[in-house]
Amino acid sequence: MTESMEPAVGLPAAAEAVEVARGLGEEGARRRRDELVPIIRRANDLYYVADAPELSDAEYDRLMRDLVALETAYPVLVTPDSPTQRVGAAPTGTFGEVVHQRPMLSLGNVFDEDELRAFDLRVRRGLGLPPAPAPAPDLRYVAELKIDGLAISLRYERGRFIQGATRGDGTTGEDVTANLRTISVLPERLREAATAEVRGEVYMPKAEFARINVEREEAGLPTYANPRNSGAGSLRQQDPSVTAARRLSSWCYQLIEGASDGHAGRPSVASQSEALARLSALGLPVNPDRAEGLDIDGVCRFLEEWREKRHGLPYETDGVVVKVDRYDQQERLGLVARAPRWAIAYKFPPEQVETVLEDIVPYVGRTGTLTPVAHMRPAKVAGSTVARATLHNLDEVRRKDLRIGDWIVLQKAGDVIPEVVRSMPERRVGTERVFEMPATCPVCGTAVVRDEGAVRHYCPNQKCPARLAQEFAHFAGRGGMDIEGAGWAVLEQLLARGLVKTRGDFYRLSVDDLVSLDRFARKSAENLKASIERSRRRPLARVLNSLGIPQVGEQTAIDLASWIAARWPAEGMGPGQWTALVARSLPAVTAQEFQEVPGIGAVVAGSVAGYFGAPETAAVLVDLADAGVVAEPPARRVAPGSGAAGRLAGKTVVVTGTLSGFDRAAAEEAIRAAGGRASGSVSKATSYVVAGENAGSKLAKAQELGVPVLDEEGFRRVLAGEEP
Ligand code: 3B8
Repeated sequence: MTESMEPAVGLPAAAEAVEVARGLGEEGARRRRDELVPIIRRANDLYYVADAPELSDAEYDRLMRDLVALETAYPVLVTPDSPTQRVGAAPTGTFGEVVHQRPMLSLGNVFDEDELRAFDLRVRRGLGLPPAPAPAPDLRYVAELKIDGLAISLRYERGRFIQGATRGDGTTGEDVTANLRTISVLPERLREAATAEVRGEVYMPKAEFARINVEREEAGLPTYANPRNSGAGSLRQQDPSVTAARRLSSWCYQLIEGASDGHAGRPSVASQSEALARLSALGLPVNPDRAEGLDIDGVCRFLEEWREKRHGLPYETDGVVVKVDRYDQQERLGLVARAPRWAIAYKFPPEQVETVLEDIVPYVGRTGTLTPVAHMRPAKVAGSTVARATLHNLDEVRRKDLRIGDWIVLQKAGDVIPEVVRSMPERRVGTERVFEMPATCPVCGTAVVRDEGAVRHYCPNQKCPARLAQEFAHFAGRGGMDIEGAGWAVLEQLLARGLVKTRGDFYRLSVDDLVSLDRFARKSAENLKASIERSRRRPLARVLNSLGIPQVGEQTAIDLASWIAARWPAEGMGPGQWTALVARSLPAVTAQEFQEVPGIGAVVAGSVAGYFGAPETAAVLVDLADAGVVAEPPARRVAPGSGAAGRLAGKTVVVTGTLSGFDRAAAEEAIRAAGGRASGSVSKATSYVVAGENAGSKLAKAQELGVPVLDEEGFRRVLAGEEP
């Protein structure tokens, strides 16, 4: 880290902040530094390690800027372990480490056009060009939309994807190869046998973020703050099938050519614009929404063009990255304090609007929880009109001091989810009313109960129509049994007419029953019946998820299903017996035992044991088994279109001997990432034996049993979804 001891002037230290820092004197600056550093460290940990930030980006940026200013004013204050010298977080130790061939740097930020023009001025000065508005035809910028995701580095050798890592602390990242293989837009093979390191951003599309948060909220799990955290959380999963179930995507923006031994060869491109074209030609995903050949005015026009339009994109962008196009100029500019001098990130200001909180209305959810929902005067924010926002619980209403009739500030979390930021007490006129939770359920009139922690209010009536309707909607919905065509309108009728009283009743409906529904012709009734039949067979994890166990979301359901499969091995069990097995065996499992499930802690274990121990649960499970719901044995859950995942679903693969492109762990990871099971011993149930150099007795056994044997090339083809 040769640059680490330089003052951090590469980051945009606002001149004012530096002046203020000078005014403190060295001792004062040192004291302020000592205050700031622990706050920033904590914020870094929460952001990068726990994926649960407490500070807003703007607050964080301000603290960081102050620290940079202190170090700029007094370079003696710079230490190698200062937060200004690190990017992101150190690895958490749960993944293997990858030392980046070249450090992964981070970008300095600017927040308005003036700061952006100051960047242009610095660039021109660095290149010996006259300041604007003098023309500088040799200086051209590339503008790219800044993806608010997780920076990654991908290693391709002779055209094959061999390793992928997170940024980590910029020097060392986490090996997330297996998880990256599940991202369908990232190719296993390039269109040419190129050797290169490719950098880019993995992100979660907005729609997927919204879907996962709905699911988490329903399961009573904390929701993700934004797609970035949600995407980061999904990529840093121990189990690649969890990553596969989240539909992540990626844009690539940096090409570093050459072999890992440092022999770079002749680079094929001389500029960022050529690099983007080349990445695209190699088959990598490159964001088409970019502009090349710009001067600084052109960059400003690009910002304006996207300021509003960005809300219509399927992914979140929080700014624009501006880069000097020519590599030779980039090299001359170099870097300072771990940030390149030739690039900068312009950040859009978060969009907030003011509106009136017209009412707060309690809604009854699937678990009976009463959730206060803000009904607002419709307001346009981040590209759409918003009239409702969840307020989560009464504590939140009190903490934000929200009163009915208040003027409030509204924004969208992650550009997606409407969020009431705060009230504006200074605009009160005296007619505003404090919200109280109702004493009785607004749907069934049962007395409302307040949880021990007093955060949650709920309707304890298990039969409350509001609860039942939502429980059943969850059961039939996408994360559960996924009965196509059983939407709200249909469900309400089925419940209202008493055709469905239990979950099992879905499977007892006849075409004649369905024809009796409003606007249901014979054909639509037959279609619905067919989709109900199709839904009988779902992976055990989905069946578990469909039950709506408190504290259990998609991932915990997967963990639980794997554990059940390991504890009651499938041998001798026919299909369809899993539901019965769960009904028979799970009620006796204690909270202590549920804690053995990897990924389940004491709280969730207690909730799961409480759920399966309850007599009502036993009735639900027996009903499902009786109705003929056939849970598939837990092959790993695989999302449609999730790339490498699923290619080995239901297959057991044994690796033996030495492979040239994988060590044992990597080969097994690749098998698991593709949905398969990596096993150590060969039997008739083995789908493939992958035999490398010096394969011995396992190869012989495979040949004896007639198990298909693959060489390394065949293995790669199978992983890539081709015939072996
Ligand atoms: C150099 C170039 C960091 C980045 C970079 O969309 C460097 O280029 C970087 F040191 O972080 N989030 C982008 C994005 C991020 C970066 C980048 N380009 N489009 C992004």
